[in-house]
Amino acid sequence: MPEIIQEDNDYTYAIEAGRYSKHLKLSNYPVFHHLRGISVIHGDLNVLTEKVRAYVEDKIDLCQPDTIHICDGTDRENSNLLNLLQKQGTIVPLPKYQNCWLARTNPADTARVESKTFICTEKKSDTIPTPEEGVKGSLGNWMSPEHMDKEVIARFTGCMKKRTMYVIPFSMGPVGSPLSKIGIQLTDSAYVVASMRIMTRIGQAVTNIMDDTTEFVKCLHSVGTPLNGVVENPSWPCDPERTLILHKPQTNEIVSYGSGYGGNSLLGKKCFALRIGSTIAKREGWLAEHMLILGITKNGKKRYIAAAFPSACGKTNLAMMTPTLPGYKVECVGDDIAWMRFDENGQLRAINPENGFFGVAPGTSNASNPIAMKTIFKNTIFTNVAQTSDGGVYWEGMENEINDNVEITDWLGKPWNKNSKTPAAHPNSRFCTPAKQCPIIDPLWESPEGVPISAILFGGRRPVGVPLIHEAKNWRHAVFMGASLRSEATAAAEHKGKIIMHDPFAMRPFFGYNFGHYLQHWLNMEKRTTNLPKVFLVNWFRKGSDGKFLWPGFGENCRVLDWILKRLDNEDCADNTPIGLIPKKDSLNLEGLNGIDMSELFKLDAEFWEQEINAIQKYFEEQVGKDLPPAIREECDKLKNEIKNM
Ligand code: GTP
Ligand code: SPV
Ligand code: MN
Repeated sequence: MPEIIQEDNDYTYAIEAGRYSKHLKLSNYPVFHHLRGISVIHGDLNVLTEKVRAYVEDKIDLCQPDTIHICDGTDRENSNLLNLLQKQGTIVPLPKYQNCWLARTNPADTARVESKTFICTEKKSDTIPTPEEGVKGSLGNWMSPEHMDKEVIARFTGCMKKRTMYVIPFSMGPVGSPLSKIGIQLTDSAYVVASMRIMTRIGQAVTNIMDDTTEFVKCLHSVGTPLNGVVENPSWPCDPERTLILHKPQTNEIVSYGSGYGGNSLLGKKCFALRIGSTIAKREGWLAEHMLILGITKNGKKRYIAAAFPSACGKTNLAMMTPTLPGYKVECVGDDIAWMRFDENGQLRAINPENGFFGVAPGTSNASNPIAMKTIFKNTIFTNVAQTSDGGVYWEGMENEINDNVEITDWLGKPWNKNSKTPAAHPNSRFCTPAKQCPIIDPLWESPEGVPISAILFGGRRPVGVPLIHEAKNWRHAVFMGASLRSEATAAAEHKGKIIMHDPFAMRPFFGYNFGHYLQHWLNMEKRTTNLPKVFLVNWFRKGSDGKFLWPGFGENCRVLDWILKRLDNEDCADNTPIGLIPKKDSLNLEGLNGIDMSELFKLDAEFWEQEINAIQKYFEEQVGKDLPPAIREECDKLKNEIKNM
């Protein structure tokens, strides 16, 4: 028997028959394993269940990768991938911080592409409501399964030649929680693997709990190669012309081609947790929503609140808020997605299916979001932010956070200074950072049964007309409120200009099925419990005639949360108005805050609201038509009448 005298990650060192010997640990190098004749260069094939293996084999035949890498989720794997990405020029280290990296994308690949995102069902009406004749539907895009198959074959055949196919087993939600779901993502992007490792729980922890009966969502992703074969920007391959993001709810399948960015490529996020998630939620009787989850403690009493705001409208900021009022504490459960269901006692419970924050960088500063600033300067991948000559990052909003003498390189790699006409960071530049690093992460953020939700907020960017806060009169009104949500367009998707867009439930880009059916599903929640959460609509973004925000926002938003808590305690602090309940005079705590024009902030203008309700009604009629639940039509008519008497 050899006597082992030492070992490290790669070798064991032994004395055998009086001689020194060194043995490579073969278990670390399973190059002798193959799948469909392709070498597995990392990871253990045997951890894959039969069903997973069959899925991977099928996609190997299609994509024809050179090698297979089965992700184990270890630190060692991660540092190897980061090295590789550095060699490829995809990321550069940020020596000012600990284990932080900057990725610059191809400038043509910087945001989600809604126009190229489709849900594939046999019947079109399962995916989108039938718009009025002559009207273009804007509540999602539909494709038939046959068409989907054709498009997939055209793009994916041989798309991973000369590339590695990474197999990422991942869990949305704490591993093993009854509310969690498992996915398998196949991708040819190491950047995606490194990001998925932050945003979800990946690797062996997940394969360990899988057996042959375990269901999983199938997620296929390739950054693609343009038809002419020319990869313009080898450090960020992509194929913007042919980008396509497809979802097949019937088989729990996602197929994404052509983009390496965010919601297009980190398939656990919008594709799985929202689009496929909402279809599973519909079948199983729960809710998959574009919502942050926060805990707020006042006088020792803690409540949890979920809030749906459209992309780049303040979820991350609210979820990590530092209250300005003394005696309040906010803790963060999640900043983007909530999976919620009523438990056997009729209590709504929520989990954050994610494991990290993929947050908007511009605007994040010690003044606006100090908690995020304490979270993101270790183990973080920044994408499309600007870089400083001392090895740090920079973006709009960080003016007071950098030394005056540093030089700045913009997100495109060009020298930048304060007089430059273009922004230093792309407006949709992001940080991708582990949630557990957040100093105010909630102690229950990984609780398998979820946290109890007492209130739901909707909100958006409304420069005119919409008050700081109003409360829904009842559940039907609440569902109507969510359905009527509108907001100014932002840089998170490819829309141009500052138009006010309808964004029902902040979910318009993320519905996995017909919005009319979604509304009915929400209405049906009334039958599941006698303990419905109270629902509110907030607007931090109303502007005065000088074009400036009327409300300071950020940490001061705790004053609005405070009013919500009073309402949850059934305090008589609300006045009825046609659009809902608003704070009674002096019931919103403004102590220590000067210069707030409360009358402008809460002014209800009859002309504005008449236009608003007309726009909402037109939208429902044109876009949802016969799929609109009668209860919502009635709410709409009721509100219209009340506004007439305003
Ligand atoms: P997604 O990750 O795209 O879903 O966005 P999000 O909803 O998490 O938005 P986020 O919190 O990242 O905020 C986006 C932008 O809105 C940032 O530039 C913030 O500075 C700004 N913002 C957030 N909260 C407030 C607020 O209370 N008032 C004002 N004026 N701006 C805010
Ligand atoms: C959003 O756009 O709502 C995001 C960013 O959270 S992405 O993941 O790209 O969808
Ligand atoms: Mn989002």
